[in-house]
Amino acid sequence: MKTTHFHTCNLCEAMCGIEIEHRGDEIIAIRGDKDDPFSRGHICPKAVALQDLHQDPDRLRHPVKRTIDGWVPISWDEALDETARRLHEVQQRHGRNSVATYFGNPTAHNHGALFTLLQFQQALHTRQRYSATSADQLPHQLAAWQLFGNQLMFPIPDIDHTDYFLVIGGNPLASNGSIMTVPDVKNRFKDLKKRGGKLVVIDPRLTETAAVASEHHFIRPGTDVYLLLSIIQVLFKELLVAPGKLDKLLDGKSDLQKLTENWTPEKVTEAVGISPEAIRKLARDIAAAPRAAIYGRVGLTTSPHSTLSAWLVYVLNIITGNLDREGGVMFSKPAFDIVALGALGGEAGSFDRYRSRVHGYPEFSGEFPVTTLADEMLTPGQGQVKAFVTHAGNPVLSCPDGGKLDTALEGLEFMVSIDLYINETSRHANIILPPTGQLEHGQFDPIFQAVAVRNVVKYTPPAFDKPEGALHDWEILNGLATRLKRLKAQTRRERLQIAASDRFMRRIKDTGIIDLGLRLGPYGTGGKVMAALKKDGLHTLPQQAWKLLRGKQKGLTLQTLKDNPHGVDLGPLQPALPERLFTRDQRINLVPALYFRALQGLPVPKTPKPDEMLIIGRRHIRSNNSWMHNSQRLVKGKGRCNVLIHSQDAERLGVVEGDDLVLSSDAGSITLPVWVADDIMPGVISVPHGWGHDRQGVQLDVARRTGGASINDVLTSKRVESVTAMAQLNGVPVKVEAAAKPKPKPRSKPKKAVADA
Ligand SMILES: Nc1nc2c(c(=O)[nH]1)N[C@H]1C(S)=C(S)[C@@H](COP(=O)(O)OP(=O)(O)OC[C@H]3O[C@@H](n4cnc5c(=O)[nH]c(N)nc54)[C@H](O)[C@@H]3O)O[C@H]1N2
Ligand SMILES: Nc1nc2c(c(=O)[nH]1)N[C@H]1C(S)=C(S)[C@@H](COP(=O)(O)OP(=O)(O)OC[C@H]3O[C@@H](n4cnc5c(=O)[nH]c(N)nc54)[C@H](O)[C@@H]3O)O[C@H]1N2
Ligand code: SF4
Ligand SMILES: [Mo]
Repeated sequence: MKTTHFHTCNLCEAMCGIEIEHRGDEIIAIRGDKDDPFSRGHICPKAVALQDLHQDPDRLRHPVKRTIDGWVPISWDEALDETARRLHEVQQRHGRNSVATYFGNPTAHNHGALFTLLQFQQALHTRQRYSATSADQLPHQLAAWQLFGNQLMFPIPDIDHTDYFLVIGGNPLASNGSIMTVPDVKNRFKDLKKRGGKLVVIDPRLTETAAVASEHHFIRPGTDVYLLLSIIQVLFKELLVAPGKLDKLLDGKSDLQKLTENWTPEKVTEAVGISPEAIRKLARDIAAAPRAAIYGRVGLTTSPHSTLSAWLVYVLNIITGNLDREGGVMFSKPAFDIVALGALGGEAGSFDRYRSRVHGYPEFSGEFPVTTLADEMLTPGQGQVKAFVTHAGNPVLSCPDGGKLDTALEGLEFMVSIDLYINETSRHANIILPPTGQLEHGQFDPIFQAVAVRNVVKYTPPAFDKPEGALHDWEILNGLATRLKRLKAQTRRERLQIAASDRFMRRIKDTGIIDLGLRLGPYGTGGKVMAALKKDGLHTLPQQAWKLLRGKQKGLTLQTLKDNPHGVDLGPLQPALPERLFTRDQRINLVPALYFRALQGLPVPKTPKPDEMLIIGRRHIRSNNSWMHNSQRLVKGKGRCNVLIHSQDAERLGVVEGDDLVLSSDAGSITLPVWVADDIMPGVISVPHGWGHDRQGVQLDVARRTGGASINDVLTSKRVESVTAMAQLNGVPVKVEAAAKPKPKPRSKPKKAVADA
């Protein structure tokens, strides 16, 4: 019998509602769910590929252990016991910080993992914690914490009501938005223009988003900080600073004015590549727009000076009165309030409480930057990392100097990967623990609901029953945490507590935590119970909440969501200040000390060297970081891992379409075919990340045959952002040369980048 199941796609941040038509375990079709009030039927090609993921013969279905005879299946008990025992042994031998952990991007898309990872970290108790954050959004989190008192308090563009949307270093038409959950973004942009609004894009490439924009400015990679400073300089100079109702909450306005007064458009123009007139016009247009939203994303947060740039984006919104107003950038009111819960659990944010062993890099929110991960493994001495845990990540392909990490993993005493595949990273593991696939677990998005452009909430139960003997991510993490704690427990009392907490988690399950979170949230029983919760840390919150909430059944609960399988719309974003501020004095200091110092140390912009080539990344709608490349329907056609280069540079280097280029740096070198098109700035090349699957031992049959190479084999981990030691993945100089040519080919005409979309 054919049945229809409603679900949420969890591959990117857009949370598109999908409709899965199936007969038993066989998927007949995956379509957009027209009744999802948020995504309105929109999907991208990746949603359909969920079927390939579900059926992929390469996807692991049971734990495996590496032996001299290859990978052998083992039972869950054996796998969890051995993993916990070996991690514990390494810690006993070499100290607690000898085990490192890395949580990758899909962790954020998996509520079960989010609910149990802190408990796992608490059990492991290591300072060697890493995640994709330091190759991604760390500067946004730092700025949100410094300005608004909470690292998760992200200002979200109110795209549906704005009159002027400035996108700096983001390409939502390919990525479907990030720290801005915005399904159906193309139509939302159309609506913006229909209302008479403007979409303006600042990007070194004429991207898919730039192609539909009202205005696009090429910018030299890594110079956003200078552009932003000069825009702010102009605003002060021309008396256009107008924070409006926010004014009474602000401190540091005159500091900001002083710090920016010398950054005139004339001073930055050469480095930035945008004329002084255009910079002044940008400033005036932002100021003149009735409602403007300024948004910076990955191109801005993973390039030089990202700490300052991310902060300045928020500052620019504030001083033009666009923070916390309709059509500007606003704070969400999430039903499952991770922002408030995080603060209650002591996770509002932290920076530089301690430093990493090898390079002395600062901790951020309990993590070190990925730029030091390999060195912590390779550098001998007290505290050297000897064991490694990865969860939903592929750092060999996603972190700079991936090749070095690849080597470092070979020298470990023990490694475990909680992952669906034997990929470039997990192939080094001793044990792989595969969780249920995307359609075999329920879907709830506490993070992305909190960064959505409307207040929305949705839960979908699993589309397919959990296969016999399979475990969800939360069961794996809970299982490991419980075992580790048991191994470390000293007293009978501790052991009883551990057993009780394990029983509690297994009884209430991931869905019980969703229910508790909703009932604690602003649409549930809310404030009173929240206020009564003790600050014992996030891992004990569920037990406390359970006791306090027992018997109370008011407002939004999990049942509400079960009754509304297409999701619940809670309305547009609403002004929330000052109440929502988490700063101690409920004020906003525009120039926290950290930024003051960083700005004083900011070097004058360099004049670009004539032959220097800067590398940037590139996302594509049919790819998803380093994975989903095992889906034939997504990777088919012309290979997408190539070097996009301007015809002027191609000519200088003597290459034509289809030739190979060699990119090299201290970190290593890669060879890729060229794609000549004038949709990129001269002096800049663009290469997507997450490719290069043809490595020994990788068990991704389709992906292995896609060709390409990893850009992170040529990006060095030595080049780090000066404040946070964040990865630099964009705007990095690399050496570019033509590969030795077999025979000359006729010159082909440059093609438009957008035509490939
Ligand atoms: N040069 C360059 N490098 C980059 C970037 C760039 O733009 N340029 N982008 C950076 C960014 S923004 C990010 S977020 C990172 C991403 O990098 P990572 O987070 O390190 O890796 P992913 O490619 O997302 O790999 C995800 C892995 O998780 C597994 N997986 C998928 N779903 C689940 C699940 O539900 N549970 C478990 N346990 N496993 C699952 C997949 O099989 C896959 O192996 O890359 C960063 N690296
Ligand atoms: N299809 C697809 N969707 C995805 C992903 C994916 O891999 N594929 N990954 C997901 C993840 S993990 C994330 S974090 C988001 C990221 O979402 P976005 O931030 O929208 O990601 P990108 O498409 O990489 O856009 C970054 C843009 O910055 C530009 N850029 C590079 N350097 C600079 C610079 O120095 N200054 C400026 N102004 N621009 C610069 C690039 O040309 C590029 O157009 O996408 C998510 N969605
Ligand atoms: S945009 Fe595509 S990948 Fe992202 S949630 Fe929607 S369907 Fe899934
Ligand atoms: Mo990301």
